[in-house]
Amino acid sequence: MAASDLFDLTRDSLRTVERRLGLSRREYLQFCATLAATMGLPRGADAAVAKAIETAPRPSVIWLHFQECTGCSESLLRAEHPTLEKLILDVISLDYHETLMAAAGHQAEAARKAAMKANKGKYVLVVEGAIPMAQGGNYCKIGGHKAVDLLKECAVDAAAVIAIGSCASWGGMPSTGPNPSGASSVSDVLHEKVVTIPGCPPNPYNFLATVVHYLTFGKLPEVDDQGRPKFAYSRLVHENCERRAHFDAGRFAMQFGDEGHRKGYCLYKLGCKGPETYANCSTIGFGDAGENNWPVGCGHPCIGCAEKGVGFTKAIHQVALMKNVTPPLQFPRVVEEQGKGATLAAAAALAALAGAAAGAGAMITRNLGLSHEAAEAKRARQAADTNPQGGAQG
Ligand code: FSX
Ligand code: SF4
Ligand code: F3S
Repeated sequence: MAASDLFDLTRDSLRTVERRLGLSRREYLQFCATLAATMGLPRGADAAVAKAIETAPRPSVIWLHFQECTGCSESLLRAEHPTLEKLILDVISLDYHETLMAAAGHQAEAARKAAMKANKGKYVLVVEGAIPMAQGGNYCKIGGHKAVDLLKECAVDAAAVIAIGSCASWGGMPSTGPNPSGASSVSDVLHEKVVTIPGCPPNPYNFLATVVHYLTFGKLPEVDDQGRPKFAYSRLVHENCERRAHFDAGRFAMQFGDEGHRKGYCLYKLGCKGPETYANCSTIGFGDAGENNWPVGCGHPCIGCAEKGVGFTKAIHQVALMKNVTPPLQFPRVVEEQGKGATLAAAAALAALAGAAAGAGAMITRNLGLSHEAAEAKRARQAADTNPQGGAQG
């Protein structure tokens, strides 16, 4: 869409937006531009986004709550941006949401059924929370219906199903071992792939961008094998972290409150899971509260809340597995215990074990952080050569 189309569109519609939302045109266009940027759309796409929001019928949304803390809804509605709440409710028609709707009891049930009937095959089903499957699904009931039954009933006639938050996406916190309630994800219950927006809570812009993509292009965004929109979850937190230069330079906080922590050094040794967590937190931050508005920015290691098998699974202090960014050998040590050098034998043994398990090389530097000293690097390469499965990288 050319910029001139936007101005044709906006002359009237922006006035409408101003009246309806009490928003300035600048704020509204900024919002559209932010969403377009979140989706990784090219320059000028904000015009298409603005047009879609203005002209496409608001999709009916049925929002179910199961095992969760309502943080997903909170993150959407309590965001710092003063207008986000209004915009959400303007972009979608939220026809059923237990926390937000005025109706209660039988009225609420009737509202859900009426919205499903009126928008059969067209509504978007958003699910927040995991679904308990143990003990016949009796751990969570709403209006007398088991969560599992409610989900299946609502999913049948939905145009799209979006699992918001880690709980709905992969089980999240309720599924933490030993998982007595059998907390399960939406896709496990429906036996189909659904769009997932993991995070505990997820970034509101990722949800909004997904819905607006649906409005703008008439389809949901491209997703990865876990149903995560690629625009938001194709990069590791670590790849774009503001502390990354410290990681690369070997400058780490060793304790909360120590000098390194106060100076903003890398939090890897405090257990930061950014190197094994796919999410755009380090890129877009949360809310509009200014700088440092994400966990690592505030001085806390990423706990991998968005990543299955990491968040609520790995110990918070446990160092992360380096997924695909391995520091070059010439960089300083990253994981070595303080005061102790990694012995060559230990390095070689771990390299062999890890290499066998992961089928990948480069494990020596990932897990033991060999010295940048040339002599040690050379010895490590020699050790790897004798253990081909656990070869060191150069
Ligand atoms: Fe809470 Fe949502 Fe975490 Fe779960 O977010 S913020 S426990 S992902 O389902 O309410
Ligand atoms: Fe940032 Fe954590 Fe990576 Fe350090 S380990 S650069 S704090 S994401
Ligand atoms: Fe969660 Fe880590 Fe982002 S803790 S919010 S995935 S920085």
